[in-house]
Amino acid sequence: MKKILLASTLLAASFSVSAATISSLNDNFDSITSSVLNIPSSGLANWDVLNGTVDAVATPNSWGITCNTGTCIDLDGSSNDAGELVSASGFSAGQYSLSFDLSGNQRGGVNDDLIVSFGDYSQAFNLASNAAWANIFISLVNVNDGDKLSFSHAGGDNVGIMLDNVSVAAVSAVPIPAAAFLFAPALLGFMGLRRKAKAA
Ligand SMILES: [Ca+2]
Ligand SMILES: [Ca+2]
Ligand SMILES: [Ca+2]
Ligand SMILES: [Ca+2]
Repeated sequence: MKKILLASTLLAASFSVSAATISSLNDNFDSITSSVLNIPSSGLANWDVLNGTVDAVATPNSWGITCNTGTCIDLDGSSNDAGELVSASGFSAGQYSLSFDLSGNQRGGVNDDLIVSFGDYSQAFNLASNAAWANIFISLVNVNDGDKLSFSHAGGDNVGIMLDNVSVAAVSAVPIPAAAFLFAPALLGFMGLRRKAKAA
C-alpha cells in the first residue's frame, strides 16, 4: 500500500508542471522609452492591466517624476480609475522571492493606497506623495500553480504610487542533495512495484 502511494505521488509530481506557467519575472520597464498615458496591455510584455489604467512614465518628463531607473509605472493611470497591474502569466507552484521598488506619487495631494498580492503574500501600502523610492523584498512567498503577481491601486485621481524594478525568482526550498535523498525511496518504491508487476 505504501509503495503504491509513493509511486502515485511520483507520477502526480511528474504531471503537475504546466506549460503555461512561468518561474521567474524581471521587469524594470525600461524597454518603454517614452511616456505613455493609459498604456495598453499590448504595450506591456509581461503584464495585463485590469480594472482601470496605468501610465508608463519615462524620465525626464514634464511632471517632474523621477523613476528609480529609466521608465517606471504610475499605478493610477489617466482615466480616473486606477489600474491593477497583473502578471500576464501565472507562476509554477513553488517558493519564490519577490522584490519591487515603490515611491509616493511625487505630485502632491492625498496619500495613495496599493495592495500587492502574490501567492500567500499580500501587503497594503499607504504612501505619502513624498515617500522616497524604497525597495520591498519578500524572501519567501508560497505560490500555488497558476498564481499571478498583482499590484492593485485604489481610487482614481490619476496621481498614483510609482512602481519600478519588479523581480520574482524561484527559491530552492530544499537543497538538491536532500531532495535526491527524499526522492530516492519513492523511486525505489516505484521500481519495486514494477518488479512485482513483472513477476506476477
Ligand atoms: Ca525602470
Ligand atoms: Ca497617472
Ligand atoms: Ca480601478
Ligand atoms: Ca492619488
